[in-house]
Amino acid sequence: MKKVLFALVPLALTLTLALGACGKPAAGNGPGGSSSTASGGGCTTSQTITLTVDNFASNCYTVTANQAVTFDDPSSTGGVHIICTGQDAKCDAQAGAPSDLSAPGFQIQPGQTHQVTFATPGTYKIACTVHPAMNMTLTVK
Ligand SMILES: [Cu+2]
Repeated sequence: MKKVLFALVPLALTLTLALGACGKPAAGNGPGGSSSTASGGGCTTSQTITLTVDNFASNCYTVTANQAVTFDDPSSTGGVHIICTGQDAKCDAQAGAPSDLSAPGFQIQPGQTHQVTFATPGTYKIACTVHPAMNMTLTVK
């Protein structure tokens, strides 16, 4: 019995750490987050979408139609991402979305930026096929 417990403890710790790492970025978007957070809904209003090592800096962005939106993957804190419209690491076509965001999406490395322009106002789900927990809602106004 003791042997079984000893075997399970590291597994439980690993799971806790993994879940904690995934949950933190999304949970950290509450009060006191980005200085550019607009009032109402807690969405970040910015034409620049910053990527962290395994997530979006905010899980909700509001951008303006027909203006370039920059996906920024900082060299110091970014990661390798493949961004597309979709959810939970699966690309789904969304009407009105720029073609760059169609499957299989565009790849971005730390230190790179990638610009897309949304011509059609609406709400888009943006995902990363590398990171299943990396989901973001983009509202184009
Ligand atoms: Cu990613």
